[in-house]
Amino acid sequence: MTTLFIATGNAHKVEEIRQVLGGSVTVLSQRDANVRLEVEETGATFRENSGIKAVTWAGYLAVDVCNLGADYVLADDSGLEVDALGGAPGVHSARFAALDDGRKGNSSDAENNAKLLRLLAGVPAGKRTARFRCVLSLTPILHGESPAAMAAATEFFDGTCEGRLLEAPSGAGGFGYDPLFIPEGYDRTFGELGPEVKNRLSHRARALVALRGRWGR
Ligand code: ITT
Repeated sequence: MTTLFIATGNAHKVEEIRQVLGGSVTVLSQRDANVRLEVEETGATFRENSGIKAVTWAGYLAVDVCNLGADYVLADDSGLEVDALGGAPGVHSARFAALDDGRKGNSSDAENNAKLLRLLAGVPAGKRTARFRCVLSLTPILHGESPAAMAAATEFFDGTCEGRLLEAPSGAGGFGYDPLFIPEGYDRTFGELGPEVKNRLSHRARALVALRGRWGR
């Protein structure tokens, strides 16, 4: 069976990826590798940052120090685009609040949600449209090959989920902006709808279905 190494420090992403892929592949995470790489996300797009994460990890795993036996690295770069904010926070979704004071690293979900609500204060319900985007990168771990060769062999899978933003958080499920985001066709947030519904509709679920299609599953 194909083995994927999920190159993320976000445990919620790992959980969702495991749930959507089910038993169709073997999934390993940073926990199994027992190592952390701090990858700088210097790209301007989800696709660039997703590729940077996957290729950096593939370069590391290709020298076989971990002996994990993974065939591919799978990376996820994702975020929220808010129409009333010209597409922000976008690629800065994880560190949205920290941008204000130049802090390094991600901000807490509570800080990011509070900043988003502050910026959207007074924006009427009909104009609070937004979407989650996810770009998955699948990079083969090619032992003895250069990172450039692995970058050239990388494949990308996209998913989008349209919706709108509430004026106050609701629900404790999911992570990130989930307590504020109501997916199109529903009247409750991802924080309220629970993993079964989220993992059918979300940007990540849609990108994972495209990825599964690659193996005809
Ligand atoms: P890795 O880079 O290690 O994968 P990260 O959390 O820093 O973990 P990103 O750079 O891709 O990941 O930032 C994604 C941010 O976008 C995430 O921290 C949330 O704030 C938001 N986000 C992405 N997917 C989401 C989802 O399904 N529900 C809620 N918020 C989400």
